Amino acid sequence: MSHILILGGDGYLGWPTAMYFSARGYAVTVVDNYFRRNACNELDVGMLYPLPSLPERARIWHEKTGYEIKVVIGDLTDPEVMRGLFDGRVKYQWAVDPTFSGIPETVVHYAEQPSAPYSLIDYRYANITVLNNLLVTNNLMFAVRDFAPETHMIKLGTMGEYGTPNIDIEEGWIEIEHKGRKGTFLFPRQASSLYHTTKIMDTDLFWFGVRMWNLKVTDLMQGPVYGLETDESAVDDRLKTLFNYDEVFGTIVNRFIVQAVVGYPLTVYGKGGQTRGYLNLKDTLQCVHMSEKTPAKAGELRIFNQIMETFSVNELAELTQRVGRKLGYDVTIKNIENPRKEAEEHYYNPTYQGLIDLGVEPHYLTEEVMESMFRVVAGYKDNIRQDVIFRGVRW
Ligand code: USQ
Repeated sequence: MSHILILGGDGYLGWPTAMYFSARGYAVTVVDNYFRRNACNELDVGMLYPLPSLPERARIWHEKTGYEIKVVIGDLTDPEVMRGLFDGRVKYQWAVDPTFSGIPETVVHYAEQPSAPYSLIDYRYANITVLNNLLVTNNLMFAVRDFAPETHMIKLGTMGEYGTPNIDIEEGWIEIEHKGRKGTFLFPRQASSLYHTTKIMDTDLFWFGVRMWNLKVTDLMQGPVYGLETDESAVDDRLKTLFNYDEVFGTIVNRFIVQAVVGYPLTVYGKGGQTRGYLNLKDTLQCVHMSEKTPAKAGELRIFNQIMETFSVNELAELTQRVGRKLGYDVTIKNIENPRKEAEEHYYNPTYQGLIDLGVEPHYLTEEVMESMFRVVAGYKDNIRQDVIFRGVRW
């Protein structure tokens, strides 16, 4: 049985990924320090519904399916916690069989502070973001180098590393001709938040490790994800992933649906021409699976752009309004002063063919898909707090 280790296994992507691989017969271990839950408590931004603890989620999953997801609660900025996952010193907080699962064939690295606004609340949050993201990545790189050089690392990058350049965005690499000579280099990166900048630094750390020690790395440059259900969460309502709709941790599509359901005008930042590549939560799982099935080679940093379609903020607001009105909601759109420093009208033409070539079958953001999200969100309408929707973290 192939063993997959998921760092950040309690998060929006981590928990659905754990169930997805578990349901397909993999031995799965998840690790998390509850950063997201603690940060939401500290900032007083509630989630749409309460979540069972991570061991409790694993217990429910086991009860319903018979599959085991081993749980470790620990802070991966501590190198000994990270190294214990590879040398057998690990202690499971929950497991059916508490013996060490062995060195994983694959590690999925989601254990990062993922929010641009969080990273720019002030210098303290900036420090938390830099320290967490770079230390976890570095600890992972050295643990793999020292104990598991054959292990394939799948790291979540972000399309935001590229920014919004005035040229077509390639999948990670670009050939440059300069003064008559040619070379292939990482595509130029220019992030528009501190969080996104730490993702660039992560890429550089792994690129160093790949060159020095022949590590195997796949970097998935992902756009904003939407959705709250996967095939596996259908097994029991308590297995749904976490869902944030606040300004700090919520992402735009999820936020707009919540705003529409409670009659809060859709918060279009600035002119609304900001264009990004988006994907359904279900497609994140497929992309990680396809990358796992055909790993990067030793000494390869393989980069895919993990998006399925592009939308501007205005297009997303109009789609949300159309679907909301069809369902009987009074949805209005409001352009508000942009709290972020970003281009509001720009060229955007990314390539995203690599994952499709590996066999990913995209789910697109159709009116039907959005309608089904509206229905789930509406079921939790009473939990929605309007005071967390916009707080104005500026940079
Ligand atoms: N936006 C609005 N109104 C809102 C919220 C967002 O106009 O109420 C705009 C933002 O200004 C931005 C775009 O929508 O131009 C996307 O914002 P977002 O908050 O949905 O996503 P972002 O901050 O870019 O970050 C999210 C995830 C992050 C991931 C990234 C992928 O939080 O972890 O890396 O999406 S990407 O955007 O491609 O870099």
